[in-house]
Amino acid sequence: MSGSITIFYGAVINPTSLTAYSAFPRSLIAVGPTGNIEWITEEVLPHQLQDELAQRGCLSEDLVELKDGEFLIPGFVDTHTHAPQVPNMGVGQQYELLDWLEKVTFPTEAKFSDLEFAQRTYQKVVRQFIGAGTTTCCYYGTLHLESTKILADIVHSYGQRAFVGKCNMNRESPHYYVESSTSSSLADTRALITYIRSLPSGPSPQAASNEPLVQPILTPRFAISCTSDLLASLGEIASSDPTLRIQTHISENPQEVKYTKQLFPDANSYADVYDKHGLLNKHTILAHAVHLEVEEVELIRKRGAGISHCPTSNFNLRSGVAPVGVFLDKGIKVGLGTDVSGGFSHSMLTAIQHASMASKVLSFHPSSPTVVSSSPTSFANRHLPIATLFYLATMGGASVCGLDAHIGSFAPGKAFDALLVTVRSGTGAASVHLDEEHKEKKLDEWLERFLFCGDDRNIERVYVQGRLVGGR
Ligand code: XAN
Repeated sequence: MSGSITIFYGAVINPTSLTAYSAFPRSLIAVGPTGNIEWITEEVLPHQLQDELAQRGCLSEDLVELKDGEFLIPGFVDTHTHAPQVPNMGVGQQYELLDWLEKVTFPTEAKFSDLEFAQRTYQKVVRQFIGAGTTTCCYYGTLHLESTKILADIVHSYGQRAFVGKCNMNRESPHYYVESSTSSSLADTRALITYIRSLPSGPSPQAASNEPLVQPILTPRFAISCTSDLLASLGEIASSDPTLRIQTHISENPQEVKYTKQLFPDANSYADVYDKHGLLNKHTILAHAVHLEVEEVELIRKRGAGISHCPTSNFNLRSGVAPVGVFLDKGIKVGLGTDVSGGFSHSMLTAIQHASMASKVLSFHPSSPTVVSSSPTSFANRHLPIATLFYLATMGGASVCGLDAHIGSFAPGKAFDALLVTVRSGTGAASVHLDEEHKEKKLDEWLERFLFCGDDRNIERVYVQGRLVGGR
């Protein structure tokens, strides 16, 4: 390879809208030295290939040819997960949210005061997420500054695109796992922002976005765990720093909603708590949104905040089913989140599968109070088609993160954040039988089988900003 450009030739599946994707069996995608896509030719027959390369001034050594049964898709964007909860993934499904936090989650997170433990654990965690095809990840750390710096260092060293935040929690938390004051919570938050922004830009200059791969994110854990003065100060940081993203939880569980209203009696709703404290804007990522009131949905829409739909966790902790179709009908940005370890899998494939099941549950028993449009294009209370699920896991997540101009789909000028997927034989339940009958490539079937039966074995290579960061 000349080192200046890499050209992928083969099947490419690309989300184009909430209801459609393109699928071309013989595309060319050229990735330049900065890791951005320089050009795409959607369909080039084998006998046209050499001429096409010559016209573009490219060498055949620059070519990476995909095999039959392999295809490229944009990498997954996980809009909500907790890195320090990976050690208790799969444990505690008997609890609902508040008990689960107390009995399972806070004790695990507290262990991250031990920096050696953090180093060891986060190495594995980040490798796991990358191996599952997550090219962009919104990570919650713990409340600890130093171990969250370690998380950011590891993400940075692996070359994943990510937002990394330390939890703010200065009340309503166990004595062994709580910040000692508002001022220390804020000082640590500022220190983490400064630290992450000082990480070197690394081997891939970020030409696609002028945004570094690893970015800090404000992380008030949820309204319950933050005093009003802490939330207000975080709101001030947000308003003075217009690119800084914010992540938090909202309306996940009925007891949590009730308790939030008790703690903030002046707010009109859960969403209004964040709004009143300057934390609800186009950079806010709200996880769960299962039990929102009609007015809150409207407020979230008006502020341009995004929602991270976490169906695995919502089922697992018996939180409920988020009315994602309603959000989509209203034009609210929606992405998917694994929400480890409320969710018991770090794989976005599981989130996709459960988002499908959640939408099917709603289609059996329409339950949303904000429903129902009779329009045939409405998503509310209908099962989400493959194109929509694929979009949510890629472009939808990119929009929620404010990165949709740079990642989430393949287009000239965007970063090459991509997965080389295989459904060739020997790659687990998603593998297809490739024979004469399959000569006419059945890309729709390959995609669907991968999304519904796939796992890490199907993810051959993971690219972020054009750089190979993981794979089988
Ligand atoms: N609310 C939460 N919900 C969740 O699913 N996981 C958490 O860690 C958490 N903290 C507050």
